[in-house]
Amino acid sequence: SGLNINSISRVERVVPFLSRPTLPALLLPSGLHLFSSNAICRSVHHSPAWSFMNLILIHFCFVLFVQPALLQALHMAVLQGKGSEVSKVLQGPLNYLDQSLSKGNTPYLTGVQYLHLFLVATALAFFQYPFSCHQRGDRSYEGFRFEPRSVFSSLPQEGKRNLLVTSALPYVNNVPHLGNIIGCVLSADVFSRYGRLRGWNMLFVCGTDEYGTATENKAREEGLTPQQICDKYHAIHSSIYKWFQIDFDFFGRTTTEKQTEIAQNIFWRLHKHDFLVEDTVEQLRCESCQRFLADRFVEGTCPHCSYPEARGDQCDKCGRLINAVELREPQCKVCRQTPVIRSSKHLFLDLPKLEAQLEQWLDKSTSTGDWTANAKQITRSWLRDGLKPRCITRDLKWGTPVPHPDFKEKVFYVWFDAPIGYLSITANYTDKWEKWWKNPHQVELYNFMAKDNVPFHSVVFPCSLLGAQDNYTLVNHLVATEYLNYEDTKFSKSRGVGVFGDMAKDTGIPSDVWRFYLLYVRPEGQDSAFSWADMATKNNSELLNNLGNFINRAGMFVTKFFEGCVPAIELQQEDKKLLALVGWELQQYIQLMDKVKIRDALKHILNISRHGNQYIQVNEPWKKIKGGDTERQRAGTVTGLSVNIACLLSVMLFPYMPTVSQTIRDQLNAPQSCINAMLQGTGTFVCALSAGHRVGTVSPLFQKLEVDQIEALKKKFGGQQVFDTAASTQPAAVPAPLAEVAMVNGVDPEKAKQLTLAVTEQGEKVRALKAQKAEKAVITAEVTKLLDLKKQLALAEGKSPEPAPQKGKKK
Ligand code: B3M
Ligand code: ZN
Repeated sequence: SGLNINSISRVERVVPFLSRPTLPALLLPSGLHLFSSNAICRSVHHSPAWSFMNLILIHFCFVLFVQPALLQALHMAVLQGKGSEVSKVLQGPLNYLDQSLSKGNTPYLTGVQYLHLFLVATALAFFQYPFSCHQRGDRSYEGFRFEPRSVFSSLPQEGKRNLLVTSALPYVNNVPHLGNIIGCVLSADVFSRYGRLRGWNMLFVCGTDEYGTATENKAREEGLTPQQICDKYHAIHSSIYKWFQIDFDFFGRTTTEKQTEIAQNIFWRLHKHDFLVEDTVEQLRCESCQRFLADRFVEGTCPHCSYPEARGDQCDKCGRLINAVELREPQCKVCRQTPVIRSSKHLFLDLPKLEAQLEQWLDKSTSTGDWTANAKQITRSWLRDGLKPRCITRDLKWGTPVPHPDFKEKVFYVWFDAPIGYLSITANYTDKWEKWWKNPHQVELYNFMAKDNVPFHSVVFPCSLLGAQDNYTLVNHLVATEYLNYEDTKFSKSRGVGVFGDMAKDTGIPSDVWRFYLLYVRPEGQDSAFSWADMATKNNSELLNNLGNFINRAGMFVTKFFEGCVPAIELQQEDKKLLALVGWELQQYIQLMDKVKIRDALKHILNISRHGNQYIQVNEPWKKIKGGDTERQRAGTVTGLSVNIACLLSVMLFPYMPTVSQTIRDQLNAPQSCINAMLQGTGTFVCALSAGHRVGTVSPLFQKLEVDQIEALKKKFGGQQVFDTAASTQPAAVPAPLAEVAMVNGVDPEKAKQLTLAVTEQGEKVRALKAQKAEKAVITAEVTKLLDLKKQLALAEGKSPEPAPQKGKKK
């Protein structure tokens, strides 16, 4: 009667390569496994046995899974009559539950998660709380899925590759745009999905970066408290990443107790080992606003060119850098009063003292790890001129408090604090967080970010950790993207130009297609641009006509010509040739992915379907099926091979387009063995669908993007919409391009923009030629053109076109 706890055989329902433990799932009296959160909600609401199950569950849960928080909540509600405080106590488990339920693409819950759900649902029903279930769209999940997760937190394992993957923590004070998304969370997601395919033990963490002036200002702007701003935008970020199917193990935030605890611990250790120095700093303070003014919040007359609207850090007219206290007639940008100069004592991280140690570590990390070229170069240029002490304290309220009694009123500078967020977020995920973060011998750390974040991850933060002398895990692979432009301009949070994360879903274009296009133009090695027209072209040519067409044809042949059963394969020379091509592309894919060349690897997936289409076109199985025995057998081999390649493609696609990937396997009714090619990493393609295998229902995977649809979208997002934030924080008189690019001798931002595009295109052309193994002379001519364009671009950007001479330092 009632309820059974049933162990699901891992082989049946759980991908065998995932060795994380899974626990029993709930089996309803009807014999039905509860597999989707929606199903659970339905059953919670509609089951006539609900009240009975209620009792059993409460009993069961308390006997077997004593949950301290719930016990406490029960105690408060029932015994102490503090009903209103129950929600606080339940917040932890609820957050946890929400993360479990809302995992980007975790399609079903493991047993313990069901139990938790029932536990909390029961408790909520018990306390008569409004029950809200996490909505996961209308996809319903039945059967096994590709990437189940255990509720047990993942820890490094002996004898495995243990990869800790972080994505830069997005600032909480804004909605991320496509450039932000491809730069960190999406790239990191693709790599961690790939790692899971490879059977590596992965932990992927991220979260919102919540402290600092930017948050305080946003709060003032929106008339909310900083905490309310953080809560609001944390939720916005979460839902955007959920929509993009970013499959974090944990998406946390920096405003937590763990953050305070760990940041202060690192601070005290730096203090103890004498890596902090004190200095006095002159700052502008607005007495009427009662706060010190961050550079961006002061305006005045430029001391160099007398431009009246110079900012506290830079003059938009002459482009020179300014020290805020040098501004003539300074004004507080909030209240327009004249600020006063105040001196204030601050603490500095003694980078010069740590420099030798840093360089020694950098030499090793950059030579053994996969650092992108820009990351190495930016780091080198920081070190070239020698390091200076960096101020780690600020006169603000919204930050992690500095625990030192002499600096009681101060908080940590957000860039000292933020990277510690990686540790504290992990600590909020698992108490054993040190197994990841103080374990450099067992763990490899991958940091994903856009290039402007590089120095903080390669120099400043490593110095904090080295100075703390606590055996911290330091970055092994620093993966930095260049910038993604929007059409022919820049994304701009402040000017509201471009597509922002929350708008992508309103375009009607599926999340997988967005992912595909962003990854296709990932600014890997050079800047690139998002373009609506190009997105439509890539969707229609690559997804629809190439990839989708091949997979669909392969499946349809099985359905139409072979009654849904995969025909037997008898390889002939031509088939072997195809297999060799596919094998080579697969090897390239694996080699590139292992090196985090995400954009390049994607091209090899598309090459495989191109080969496949050609193969089908040449062999014409639709004609041969009507012929004699030999001909029919040829049709069988071509179909059998094609459908197996389609199956391989579904696996290779998994990191990029998780939903499409799963849909293909559903349509083909594919067994788990199809992932073996990836697992072994040898690039040997093994057919996973053997003769006689029955496929499911095959249907088209992609839709055409029509010209008028794209035109309408382009109009809608063409940089017209201006956020209210832009209006209040941008100096109105400064034309937009000037605000972004400094105008100094010979610099021409307009021209630079055009040249950037020309360089991108030319680069693409050269790469294509090389890939086609074109004639050497042809390639050389195009490379010369490319170099020339680059030179012109450097001039337009005001840089020296020759690589800067390297003073003294090695490498
Ligand atoms: N929040 C900057 C950014 O979003 C910063 C990254 C912190 S990573 C520790 O670009
Ligand atoms: Zn003021």
